[in-house]
Amino acid sequence: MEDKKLIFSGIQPTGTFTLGNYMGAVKNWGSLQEEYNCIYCVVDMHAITVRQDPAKLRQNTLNSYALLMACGVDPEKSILFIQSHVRTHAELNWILGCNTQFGELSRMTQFKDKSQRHPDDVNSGLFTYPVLMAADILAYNADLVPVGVDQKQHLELARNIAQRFNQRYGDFFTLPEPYIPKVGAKIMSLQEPTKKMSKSDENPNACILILDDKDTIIRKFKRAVTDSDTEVCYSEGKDGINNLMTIYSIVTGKDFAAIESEFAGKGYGDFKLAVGEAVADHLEPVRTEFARLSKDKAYLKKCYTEGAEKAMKYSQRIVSKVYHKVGFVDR
Ligand code: ATP
Ligand code: LTN
Repeated sequence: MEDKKLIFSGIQPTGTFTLGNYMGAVKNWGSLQEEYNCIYCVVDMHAITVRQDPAKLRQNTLNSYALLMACGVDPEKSILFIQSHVRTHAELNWILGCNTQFGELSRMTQFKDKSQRHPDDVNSGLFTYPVLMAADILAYNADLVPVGVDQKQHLELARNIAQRFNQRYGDFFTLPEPYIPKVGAKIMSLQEPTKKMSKSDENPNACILILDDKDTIIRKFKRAVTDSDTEVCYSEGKDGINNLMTIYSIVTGKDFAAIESEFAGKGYGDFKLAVGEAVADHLEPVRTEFARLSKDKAYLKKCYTEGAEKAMKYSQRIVSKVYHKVGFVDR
């Protein structure tokens, strides 16, 4: 690989991606490919920290892989693979787990949220989820990790684990930095704009799925919760409008001042319709490309097989050194 900084990121195959996943993370994955060496994966091993139907998980994993390509990740430019295909992640996970404290994992807010939401299945994988995430990143010694703001705490933990390992065994891991977009790092629910837009929301009107058709997208935006004011302007307390302005700004490239003057004197109704249309038009090529790619199973298989081979080769070099450093006998 050329001498550029290394990017690593992953996404769970727990359903279709939302507009939040797209704007906070995936959309940027494609645009970073020119400037950086990029490695991306579908984290199916993370997905089983909550109960999954096996057949659905398999299908969702393949769909997520194709969807990443449809969103602009090019397997010729980046290494794109499926996490469970590359065993170094699980191997490094064990070693990092032995260098992570129970107390620091107990402080993870995602663990607290998810264990409350699934009280009947607070399994140890859910608890150690961030260790596997650290292993994903450190197995490649990545410099930068493009994620939405909700992943910041996990990334800080990954840095702490890396730092502790370096202190104990000698400088080895790069300390990864989060790469969080300035606009779109936290897209909010369309129904409760103080909460993040999430795939696991029970209200289907709360989130836009990137494969929703145009009519559905427009309908969901028309129903978006706003406030009793009438003026389209970005200001504190107007969470619904601020969220819609953020979304509109990302898809049109206009800044907030330009959006405010475009809708001066018009009501929220006109604005919501404009946002819906702009988002639907923006996502149209993704939908078309996904439909084309998902028919080509042989091509997808070739891409993920080659992706796994490259990822294995790259991470094996690093994980072998880690095995040696902790005192395992060389094979
Ligand atoms: P769930 O809500 O079901 O836990 P998720 O939608 O958060 O899942 P993940 O696979 O955990 O999906 O996240 C994939 C990427 O999308 C991460 O980088 C995450 O930070 C980002 N992301 C998720 N939701 C949003 C959002 N509402 N706004 C911006 N980025 C987001
Ligand atoms: N926890 C992440 C998904 C994830 C990830 C990673 C992101 C797993 N491994 C490595 C960046 C780097 C999430 O989005 N929920």
